[in-house]
This record gives sequence, C-alpha cells and structure tokens, in this order.
Amino acid sequence: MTQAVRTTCPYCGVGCGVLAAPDGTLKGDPAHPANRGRLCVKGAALGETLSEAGRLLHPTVAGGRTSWDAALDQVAARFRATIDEHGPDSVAFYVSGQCLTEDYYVANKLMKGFIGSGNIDTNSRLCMASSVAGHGRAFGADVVPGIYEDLEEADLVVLVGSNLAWCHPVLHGRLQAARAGRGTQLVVIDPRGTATSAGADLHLPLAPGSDVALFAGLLAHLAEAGALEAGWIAAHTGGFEAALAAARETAPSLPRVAALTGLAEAEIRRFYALFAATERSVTVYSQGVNQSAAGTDKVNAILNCHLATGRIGRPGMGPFSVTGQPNAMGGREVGGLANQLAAHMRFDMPGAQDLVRRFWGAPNLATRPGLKAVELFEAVREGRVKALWIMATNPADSLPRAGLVREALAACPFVVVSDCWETDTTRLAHVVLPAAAWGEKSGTVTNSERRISRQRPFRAPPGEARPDWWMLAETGRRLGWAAAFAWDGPAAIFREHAALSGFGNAGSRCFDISAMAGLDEAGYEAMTPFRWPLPAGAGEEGSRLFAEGGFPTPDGRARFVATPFRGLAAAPDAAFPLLLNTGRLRDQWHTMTRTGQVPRLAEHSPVPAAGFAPGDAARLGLEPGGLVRLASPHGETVLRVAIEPGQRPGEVFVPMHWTDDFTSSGPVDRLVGAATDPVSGQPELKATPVRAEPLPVHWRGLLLHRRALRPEAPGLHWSRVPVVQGHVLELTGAAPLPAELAPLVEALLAAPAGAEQVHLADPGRGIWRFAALVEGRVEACLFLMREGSRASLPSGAALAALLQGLVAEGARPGLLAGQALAARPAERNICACFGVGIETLRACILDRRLTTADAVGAALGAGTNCGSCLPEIRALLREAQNETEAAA
Ligand SMILES: Nc1nc2c(c(=O)[nH]1)N[C@H]1C(S)=C(S)[C@@H](COP(=O)(O)OP(=O)(O)OC[C@H]3O[C@@H](n4cnc5c(=O)[nH]c(N)nc54)[C@H](O)[C@@H]3O)O[C@H]1N2
Ligand SMILES: Nc1nc2c(c(=O)[nH]1)N[C@H]1C(S)=C(S)[C@@H](COP(=O)(O)OP(=O)(O)OC[C@H]3O[C@@H](n4cnc5c(=O)[nH]c(N)nc54)[C@H](O)[C@@H]3O)O[C@H]1N2
Ligand code: SF4
Ligand SMILES: [Mo]
Repeated sequence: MTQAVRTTCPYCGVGCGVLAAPDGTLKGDPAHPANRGRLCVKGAALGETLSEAGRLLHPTVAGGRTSWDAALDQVAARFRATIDEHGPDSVAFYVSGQCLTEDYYVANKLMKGFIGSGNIDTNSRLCMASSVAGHGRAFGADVVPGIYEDLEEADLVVLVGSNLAWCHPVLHGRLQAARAGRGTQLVVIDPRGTATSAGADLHLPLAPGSDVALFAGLLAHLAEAGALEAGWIAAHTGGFEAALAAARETAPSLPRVAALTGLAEAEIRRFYALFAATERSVTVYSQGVNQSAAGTDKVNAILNCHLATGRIGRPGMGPFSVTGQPNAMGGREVGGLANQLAAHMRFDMPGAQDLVRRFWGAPNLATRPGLKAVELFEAVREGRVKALWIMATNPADSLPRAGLVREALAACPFVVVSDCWETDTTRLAHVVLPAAAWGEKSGTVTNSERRISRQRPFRAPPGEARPDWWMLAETGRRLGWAAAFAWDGPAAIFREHAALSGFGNAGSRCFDISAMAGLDEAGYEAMTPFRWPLPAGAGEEGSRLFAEGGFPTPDGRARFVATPFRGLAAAPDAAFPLLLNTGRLRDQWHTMTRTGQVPRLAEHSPVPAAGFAPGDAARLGLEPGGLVRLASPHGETVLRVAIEPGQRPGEVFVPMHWTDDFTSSGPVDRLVGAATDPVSGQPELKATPVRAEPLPVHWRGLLLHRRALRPEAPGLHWSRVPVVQGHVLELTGAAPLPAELAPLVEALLAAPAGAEQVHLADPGRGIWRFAALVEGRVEACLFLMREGSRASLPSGAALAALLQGLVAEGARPGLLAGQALAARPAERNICACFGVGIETLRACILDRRLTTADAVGAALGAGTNCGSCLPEIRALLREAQNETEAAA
C-alpha cells in the first residue's frame, strides 16, 4: 500500500469516511460528505481493533479444524439433505445490517431465488423494521426522504427515542455546530435523561411507549392551530380525515395527552406551539420509536405530522429515521428482510415476483414472505427450522429472551455461524466459518441518508478468513447453481444488484441505481460516495425526495395512517413493578467483539450497571456500587447498581452490550421480553417488566490476568476490561469470604503450574494480595478486600502496569505493596482520547471559571480530538454554572 485507502467506518449508520494511511494510521476522510474528516471515539479507535489476537483463523466442524472445501461441502450437503427431506422452509439464514451490500445480495439471492424460501431475516428486524414498515405504509416504499444537511438547515430538530450524542456522534456534532450558528431549537423526547437531552432546549421525559399519544395530540393541535398545509394534503396525500379522527379520539384534549404521556401540560403545549410555528422542522427518530410493540404506529404518527404540514423533502424539513448499523440501508435495498423480495420489491407487488424470477433465472423463487427474526428462532426451537446459517450477528446475546434463543440453537440439528471472533453464538454452532473483517474486505454500504460508499481493504485477512459473499457463492455453486453464483468478486455482484434495481423499473421504484450497472472493475475501485436514486442516465446524485409528492404508490399519493393508541405489550404489575429499558453506551458497539478489545474504550463505562432513579434506589435499598438482582418473567441476572438522576422513576436502564465473555451478568437480553409489533415484527426491547432487589456485598476484589478468564465461585459477580497485555476483572462478592481463602484464591488466580507465588495478607484490615509470576513476569495478581475495610483497592491502571517488564527477584516481596497500589483514584474517564476524568474536568472548570467547551479543550485537551465527549463536557459546564448561580 503506497497511497492512503479510502474506506467507511464499520460502526454506525452515519457512515463516516475513513482514510487508512500506508503507515497504518487511520483518520477521518476530509473528502467524505458524511463526516468531512471527523470521527467519533469508536471510529478513532478502529486502529486498536485490528489485532489478530482472538480472530477465527480456520473453518471448524464440530470444533475440529478443517479445510474450506470440507466445511463448505458439509454446509451444502446438510442444507441439501434438509431441503430434500423437509422442504425449503425447513432451512433459514439469519444475517445482519453489518454485512456489506454484496454479501447481503448473495445471501438473499441464494435463499429467496434458488433455495426457494422466504426464510432469510436479519438483525435489522430488531433495529429498523418498524421504520421500514412505517415508510411502506405512508410512502409506498421504504424511503428516507431527507439528507444530513436538513439537520443543519432546520430551525427545529425533534429527536424521538434517539440518543444521538452517543449513537450518531458525528451527525450530532454537525447538528451542534449548526445550532451554534443559527440557534436551532432542539427538543428531545425520551423517558430518560441522556447526554443528548442534557443539551436540549426542551426535554420531554414521556412515559415509555406513549409516543403515539404525543404525536396524535400534535396532529390534532396542528389542525386546531391552523397549521395544516391543506393544498399539499389535497394534492399529494390520501386518508387525512380518518387519521385526524383517530388522532382526536386518542388525544381529545391536552389533559388527556398529559395523562397518557405523564408529561406536564405546559411542556406539551410548548412543544406543540414550537412545532406548529416552525416550518423548518426535522423529526429524527430511532430505537425509542422502532423497538416497540407499537413501533410502526409510532413511525406513522410522526410521518402524519410531517405530511399534514407538507414538511417533507424541502431544505431543513422532514421525518428522518437514522439507521443504526453501517449497512442497515443496504440490507433493505437488497431485500434482506423476510417480508421483502429484492431491490425494494415486496412479494405482494403486482408483477414483482415475475420480474425477479426472470432477472435471476430462478424458477424456484420464493412466493411468500418467510419467518421474521423472533418467529424464526421460535421455529428453530420447535424443530420446524432444522438448518440455520447465522452471519455477522450474535443472536445468543442480542435477541430478546436470549435464554430461549440459546436453547433453540442447542437443539437445532445444524447451525452454521460465520464471524470474525468467537462469540456466545459461535460456541453453539456445528460449523464455524472464519470471516474476513473490516479493513480486509471489499464492498459497499449505504448510510442513513441513502449514500452508498465503498469499504476497501487495506490489509490481508489473517489465517484462512474469507469474505462472506464468497462463502455464500461457494455454497450456491455446491448446491448446483454454478451459473447464478459465478461472480469473480464484489464488483460483479454490485453490477448485478444495480442492474436489478433498474430492471422493469421505469420510475415505479425509488430505489434505482442502474446508472452503476455498467461499472467496470476500475470504476468500482474509483467509486466515490453517491446518494440514490441514481437511475441510468441521471446527471447527478439523488437528493431530497417527495417535496412535490410523487410517492411510489399506485396513485402517487402518500397515505396518512390512523394510529389508535395502545399501551405497552406488558405493563408493570405487583410481581414485576419496574420497567427495564435497554440501549447503548457511548464507547461500546453492540456485543463488544471489537470495541471490547480496546482499553481506552472501556474507561468510560467499565462495569455493566443497572441505572435507577434516586428515589427508586432509596425505596428499594439499593446503594451505588452495590449489587442488584434483576428478574423478569424470562430470566434473571445480577448487576452493579448505578444511581442516575436522569432516570425516569419506575424505570431501570441496562446497556445492551455485555455478554458472557465480559461479565457474569451475561447479556441483558436474557431478561428482555419478545412481544412484537403486529405490522413490523420488531420486538419491544425497551420495556420489559422486572423486579429488583438488593444483594449484600461482602467483599470486593480486583483480578489482573494475562488471559481472559471467566471465573466461577459462589456469590461471585465479575466484569472484565482489557488492559495492555492482559485483562482486569472487577470482583464483587455477594457471599461472605470463606474462612479458608486458599480454594477461592486458587480458582481466581488460575496460576499456571509451577508459577512462583507472592502474597501479602493483612486480615486485621481485611485486605489480601496475591501474585503469580512465571520467569519473573507477572502472570496474575489478585486483591481481595472485606467490605467495610478501611483499606482500598488500587486502580485497574496501576494494577495493569504490573504486566509490563520483569520483576527483579529482590523486588518480588514488595511487589504488592507499592505506593501506586495503595489507593484508588475514583475517577471515571470522560475523554477517552486524552484520558481526562470527570473530577479533573469538574475541578478545572470551577478553579479556572471556564464557561465554554473550547476553553476546557485549551486547558486539558479534552474534547479536542474526536469530540465524542463534548456533550458531557457541556453538561459539566452547565452543572458548574448552575452551582455558581445557586451560590451567588
Ligand atoms: N455507541 C454506540 N453507537 C451506536 C450503536 C452502539 O452499539 N454503540 N449501535 C448502532 C445501532 S445498530 C443503532 S440501532 C443505533 C441506536 O441508536 P439510539 O436509538 O439512539 O440508541 P438506544 O440507546 O438504543 O435508544 C435510544 C433511546 O430510546 C429511549 N427510549 C426508550 N423507550 C422509549 C419510548 O417509549 N419512547 C421514546 N421516545 N424513547 C424511548 C431510551 O431511553 C434511549 O435513550 O445506534 C447506533 N450507534
Ligand atoms: N435489549 C436489547 N437488545 C437489542 C437492542 C437493544 O437496544 N436492546 N438493539 C438491537 C439492535 S438495534 C441491533 S442492530 C442488534 C445488534 O446485535 P448483533 O448484530 O448481535 O451485535 P453485534 O455485536 O454487532 O454482532 C455482529 C457480529 O458480527 C461479527 N462481525 C463483524 N464483522 C463481520 C463480518 O464482516 N462478517 C461476519 N460474518 N461477521 C462479522 C462480529 O464479530 C459480531 O459477532 O441488537 C439488538 N438487540
Ligand atoms: S459517527 Fe462514529 S461510529 Fe458512526 S460512522 Fe462516524 S466514526 Fe463511525
Ligand atoms: Mo441497530
């Protein structure tokens, strides 16, 4: 590599361009229109995820290493035998918004076109399915009408169920920069106070699941306030009267909206007035909307308000579903959801099946939708699906009722998993296929604003890892369809996908990139990011859509959808009185296979915790840093307690990220219920009734180890973070320390045979320290401390330093007694780039009377690199200002 390679970040749907330089450094691509050179903290740390340690290197069958030929022969033979005996619907693929479009296209073609079943679904079912369904109902197709500039050109941005500051940080940064210039009003609608709501002009902490009522009330208000765009409604839409009538039934009055949403009338009135008065309004929505048993209605309730005001497709106006995964959109474009066919065609569109059948030369084409994710795993558990291929997703941790999902996988006669790392899902597979990862594979992704960008390789895959499209195409050939799966690389697949998008289209489908159908290898190599639609002959890339109507419905009109209000799928009751809300943290990505390897990304939130409102914690007897047992009808777990002032009373928030690899708590999805939206099939992941009870803490400990241990002991709770050359586990004991410590110490220290052991005990003060060395190198180190002891544990960082270098023989007795190991600075890191903690920030702001984030940056460096911590720094500035004002 002699020149920098232009590629795209593999995390969120903002789709930032990344430049990989020949010297191995990565930075934001100034030429990419999504980020113009910026990266958030996860993107900035991508270089630290490229280690080959822990990668899957070779195909395995039943745990034993084998060749690609043998593994793929086995996959094809088992799928063939199952299909022959039980029919095509007895097999399934479960894929992912993290597949590249080319991978996705091949998977969809193989299942729907040639195996002949609709049984391919994707983790987008957990992510965007309600938006897809809502767009389909209103617009006739799954189209996001806006572009990123709209967030910068709006006078009002409403964020519904979106923690944009943490989940789409670069887009949030663009919005904040625009706000500084034009004073954009920001309204955040989220039950929980977040880093996003902290910077808003108005935060509406509505009752979980009540969005439909709030937006029904808004539609009714717009009608009353004379804010409707009657001419536009008449020219470009249908169904308005029925939708308004339903809205008025749900929300006949402000007090009624207040009762349903739990909000104060004054704050609702303020929001409604702002929306009615501001033409340039953008409503951004995400998982607080989608992941709901009323998700599709939530989407349509929002779309109704934009259609009623004609605020769509014009600068600074429109509804905007921000996508989660890097290629959530690409998956929807190829038709990767079980109820889609291909290229934005659905099974029920007249002529669509015939068209796809002819284009693919696929006499076997599936003729009806397949099973949606939750149903699919139900079918696996019941034995109706007998062979399953999972690709680029980790359902053993990320699907609701994860315990049942694991049972399903364990019971399934044949499970294939392709991944880059070992996961809780690969452990349940018969065949594990090592996939090439980001930086090693080539293809395209589509971001939230319909922009297609290249991912380009800049390093060779380790071992025998291969790209996903290749494994699928090889399987297709082995199943007897050589000609249909004969591509020589991703460019050929992309050309075919582009051609299908234009096939028999003639303007009937928005998704059309047929201008790219003739792209040769050099053209694919040189492709610059472009936005669809881009039909053959188009002069320029696609931009905003639908300002002048022209919806892809039979009559060209958009549809208002009546959205009667219904509550949560399962409401809290006496047995399970709290609601479990789940979601994301700033510095982790999903099930942590990549971000979980990076020490500095662990520092922001090192321990999985359940966040309670202060009043609830007090009532339940929960102490910060203590342990809580959370139980739902589906499962239970033990977590650390965090008190979060922004938490809505009656709710507890648990991040979705942790897995069995990182904590004894395991994935929170073991507790989460699987009630689904009747239209989209998307599960309600943000509202499961649970019960919480405190557990006693008898002792605490820290374990440093070169290996990623998963220790077991009675009452032991642990969580692991990576450090340079090893791991640190935080230990909390819910059972008393045994009188005889040795067995516990032996189990935790897991010292290699023959290791030299050093220990330092002070039972009087209730603290014990142990180390194991091999040839002068620290192998493991353990600190145990009785709860209530006046001693303290060292910081993980101080402990981690022991892994560096050799310990001279004479120094070994004193190894565990050093000054650095004596005390633990209780600081949480806010700026991951420069390692600046919260107390340092607070002190500096107060001492130097700083009032702007720029001034903090100048003083401490914090916030001057990726900017992911700026929302938190601004919140600290506001906190300091409030304190100063209160004191004055
Ligand atoms: N750091 C980071 N960024 C990510 C990801 C990641 O793993 N880590 N994942 C990416 C992916 S795939 C996705 S899908 C996106 C998700 O991005 P977001 O949707 O922004 O993230 P979440 O934290 O899942 O949920 C957003 C908010 O919905 C709120 N909420 C819960 N119930 C309700 C409700 O009934 N109504 C309303 N209005 N709000 C509610 C929650 O309190 C939460 O703050 O993030 C993407 N970006
Ligand atoms: N309770 C709760 N559950 C949730 C959510 C929530 O908010 N709350 N959010 C849901 C949402 S929106 C999402 S998107 C899902 C995400 O859930 P998952 O998709 O299960 O999460 P990831 O950890 O991103 O899994 C991706 C897997 O693909 C692997 N991988 C990475 N690159 C490649 C590649 O190129 N090829 C292959 N074959 N493998 C690769 C990674 O190592 C990882 O194991 O979780 C859902 N589950
Ligand atoms: S905002 Fe961050 S995670 Fe999302 S694409 Fe950009 S750099 Fe990647
Ligand atoms: Mo997602």
